[in-house]
Order: sequence, then C-alpha cells, then structure tokens
Amino acid sequence: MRRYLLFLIVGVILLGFSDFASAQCPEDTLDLGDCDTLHVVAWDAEYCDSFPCLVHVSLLVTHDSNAVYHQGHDSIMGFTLPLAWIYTNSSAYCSLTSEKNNWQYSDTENGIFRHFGGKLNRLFELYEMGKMWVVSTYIFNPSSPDRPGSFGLGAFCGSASQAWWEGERLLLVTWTFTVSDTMMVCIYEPITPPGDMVWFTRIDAKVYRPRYNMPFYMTVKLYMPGDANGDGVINSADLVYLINYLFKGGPAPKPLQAGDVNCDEVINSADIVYLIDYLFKAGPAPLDCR
Ligand SMILES: [Ca+2]
Ligand SMILES: [Ca+2]
Repeated sequence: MRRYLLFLIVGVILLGFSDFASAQCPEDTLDLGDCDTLHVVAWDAEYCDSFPCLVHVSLLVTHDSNAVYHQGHDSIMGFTLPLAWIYTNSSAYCSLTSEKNNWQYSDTENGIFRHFGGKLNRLFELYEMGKMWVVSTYIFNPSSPDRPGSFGLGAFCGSASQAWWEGERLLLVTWTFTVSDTMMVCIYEPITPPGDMVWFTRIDAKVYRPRYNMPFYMTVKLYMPGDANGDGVINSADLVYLINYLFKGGPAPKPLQAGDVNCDEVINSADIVYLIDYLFKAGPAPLDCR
C-alpha cells in the first residue's frame, strides 16, 4: 500500500513538473501571456428591421508579447485567413459581395479595413504608417447567391519596425453580409490542409496556427412586435419576460423595440397593460413601429 502511495506521489510531482515545463501556448512557445486568438464577433446580427438587411461581423485578434520581441517589437508579422461561411436557407440570399467588402484601405462603410463599432482598425492604422500591405484578398461566391462561399485574406507587415501591437481583441477586418431571409449563418475555418487554414506568421518567420472561436453561428431574423423573448410567438411568456425586465432586472427584449408594443418609444407598464389586453381581452395586436 505504501509503495502505491509512493508511486502516486511521484506521479503527481512529475505531472507538476511537466506542467511547469510546457508552455502556456504550445502553438507559439515564445508567447508570454494570453495565447494569440482569432475572434469572430457579430455586431448586430440577430434581428433585422426588414430584409434584405446588412449584418456586420468583425474578426478581432488577441495578441501580446513574445519572449523575443516584446521590447518595442512584437510577434505577429502577417495573417493568412481563409474562412468559409454556409447558411441554412438555400432558397434565399446571403452574400459577402466585393462591393460591400472592399479590401482597399479606406475608412468608408464598405471597406473591410475600416474603423468600426468604436474600435480602430489596426491594419488601417498600420497601412497609414506605411507598415502594412495586403498580398491577396478574395471573396468567393458573390455571383452565386444560392450557395455558400469563402473569404481569404493575406496581410503582412514590414519586418523592420513594430508590426502588430499588443492588445485584447484588436480589430482586424469587418465584413458586411447581405441577408435576405430568416436564416442561420455559420462561419468556419476550411479544413483542407495545408493552405486553407488560419495562420499567423511571427516576425522571426515562424508560422503557427492561433487559437480561434470558430465555428461561429448566428441566426438572422426579423423581430416581431410583442415577441419580447424572441422565440417567434407572442404569448404569456412574453408578458412574464417584460415584467421581469421592468421590475426585476431581467434581460431586455430582443430587440428592445419588440417590447414597445404600443409604439410610444418607451417600454413601461403601459406596454404590459397593452399586451394583457391583446392576449386576454381581445385588444389590438402589438403595433409595428418600423
Ligand atoms: Ca415570445
Ligand atoms: Ca411603449
């Protein structure tokens, strides 16, 4: 029994040492802190006022110093991002057209490198400083609205100066999807190696795969006045949802306008009375303020 106990203790110690010896981020063993990660974030995805609607999706990067270049320099020199998207309603239209996703550097509403949502676009800033250029960009699909497509981006920095600054969720690219009906859109990394995968290139030319939060799903649909909980039907659950929101700190209607059933631009107890009248006293239906 004591021998087993001894083995167990030795095992725990070895496990401890091996943990200590292994890097925090095995994909880039020189990374000092949070592991480099690619994030996909939808800004206004779930509810549209009317179809077709534009849905904005950003790619952001978490990046911090590595052991070699953290004093005045940092590690990421380039990105290679082949990404694909699919969607559930194949009889409708979902596209990432080049007209709405211009890769030229400009801060216009159709540029993928524009500042967006209060965030500065890091590639645009680097470009203005003469430190960034795009070697290839393509969007595959715009002429075929009835089938899924893919997106590719290769962007690189000059190696003589600081390339990609450290930060939490720095803005890399913002897409604009055109969606014409209720559907779910999925964004994922193509899995055909070796070229069609997400890569980061370190400033010492080492190439590695960052972490990422894909596949990413979003459901795009029109909101329904009175459907406060966003489940597609108007019933007493919406009443409870509104009461919870107004008086018990519950979550907000999805979107907020869905709870303004009398359409007076505020959500208050008058909306609850209105909804009770509709559900139980044959009162008028929730108003559509769009
Ligand atoms: Ca509902
Ligand atoms: Ca109201």
